[in-house]
Amino acid sequence: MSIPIPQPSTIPFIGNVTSVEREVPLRSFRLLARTYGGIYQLNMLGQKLIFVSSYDLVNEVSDDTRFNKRVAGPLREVRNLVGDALFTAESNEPNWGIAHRLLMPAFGTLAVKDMLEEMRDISNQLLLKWERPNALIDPSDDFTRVALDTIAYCSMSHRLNSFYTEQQPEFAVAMGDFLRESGARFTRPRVVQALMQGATAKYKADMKTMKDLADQIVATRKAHPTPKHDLLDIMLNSRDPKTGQAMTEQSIAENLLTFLIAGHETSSGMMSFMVYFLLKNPEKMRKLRAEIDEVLGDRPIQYDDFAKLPYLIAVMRETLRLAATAPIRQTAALKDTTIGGGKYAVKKGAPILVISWELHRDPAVWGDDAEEFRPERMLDGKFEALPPNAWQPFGFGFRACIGRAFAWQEVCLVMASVIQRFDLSFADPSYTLELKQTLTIKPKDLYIRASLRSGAV
Ligand code: MNH
Repeated sequence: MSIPIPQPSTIPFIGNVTSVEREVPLRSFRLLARTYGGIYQLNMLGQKLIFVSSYDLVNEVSDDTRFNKRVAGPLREVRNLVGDALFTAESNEPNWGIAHRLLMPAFGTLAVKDMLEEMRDISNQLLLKWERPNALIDPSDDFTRVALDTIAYCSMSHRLNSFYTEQQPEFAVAMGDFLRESGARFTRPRVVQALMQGATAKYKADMKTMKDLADQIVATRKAHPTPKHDLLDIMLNSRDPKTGQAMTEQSIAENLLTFLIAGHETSSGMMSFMVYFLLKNPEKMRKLRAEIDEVLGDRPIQYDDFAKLPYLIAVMRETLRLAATAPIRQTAALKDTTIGGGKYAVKKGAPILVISWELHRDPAVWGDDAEEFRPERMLDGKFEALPPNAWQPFGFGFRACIGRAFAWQEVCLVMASVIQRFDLSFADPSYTLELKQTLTIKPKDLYIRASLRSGAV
């Protein structure tokens, strides 16, 4: 016999809406997990949402044979722009399969290795900017420029040149506004949304700005093929090994936009949190700096160096444990079932939200010091020895992140170069972490200063 899933008391018509704050919903979801346990449910405007966050339950729903990604909430809205491209497709949509099979090898470690010099081109622009003496730096803003320019340059050989303007370029602003609005739209009741014609007009204009650029890049490349073997070239000229089909031009444009959307805030948020954790834990920063100095001295980092920087890798893993920048994923059962050893009934298709910020702090896996930033727990085979699905900042299964190797190499390159070259400090030494939530999570109002180390490259 199953028992009811714990739920805070509800208010007629609106259910549990008042249990969730608007500014940083993740904070409420975490607080509720601490109050109600590893599973609870909320009734949000008539829809029942199940939240799971303990290791045991997350591990159980991380099973492709029983549960599958659910495209809902903000992701549903992002579909307005990118349709059935990789990130926003249902798993059974044919275009997902075609793009997945075509692009998996193109995003593999070997393929990404060839992108190193293009990544360095962009990363150097950040280093030059930070050399300006004693400038007040907004790391989230500058890392966003790096991440966005890097994907645009590596995937379609297009330069967004975000570092050449004081404000972000038009395309980047349109994308930021579009994502913010996509996040807001799904929380609005339909009648309210219908009344917001100004917001809708702006939303459509932003979509047009982005679509036009993507369409234009695809059309130009088709008219003028280049010998360059970038992701755009692969999408235009390869065939799906299973069906022999080519991707349509529309699907190519939508996937290009998807790389930009899925790959910029996540990576930039990760680098911002990494700076935050290292500044908060100076002895870890010293340890990382010592490793980088020993391996690199004052020469630029090369591909072979990544394997010689285990502490850097551990810092990156630990950063994504404590601050998974894509903090929630949705899944749903393929048929009516129970979880928790028969305890809780779960209906087919019912929304299940996996809260990785809690999963990544479950003392059953991480121990009593789970709240501490301690990269050592990811070193010397300990990461490889973790129980399955205990660390999942890149999602799960066949719908997991396709850009993982890309992001990993980019963050290694940028962060090793930054720490090799600069002494960093909080602009406000008393800074305490607050979160900013859009589709992803970032540190709020974090400002730093960077000074060039003497004798640096
Ligand atoms: Mn990425 C899916 C996290 C970088 C492109 N990504 C996901 C998912 C998570 C995720 C979590 C699963 C979402 C879900 O279940 O609904 N991604 C990250 C993080 C980083 C990241 C934490 C950086 C750090 N992602 C990138 C980069 C790119 C990218 C860089 C592209 C260049 N991600 C994707 C795509 C998907 C995805 C595309 C969807 C894959 C699919 O469903 O087939």
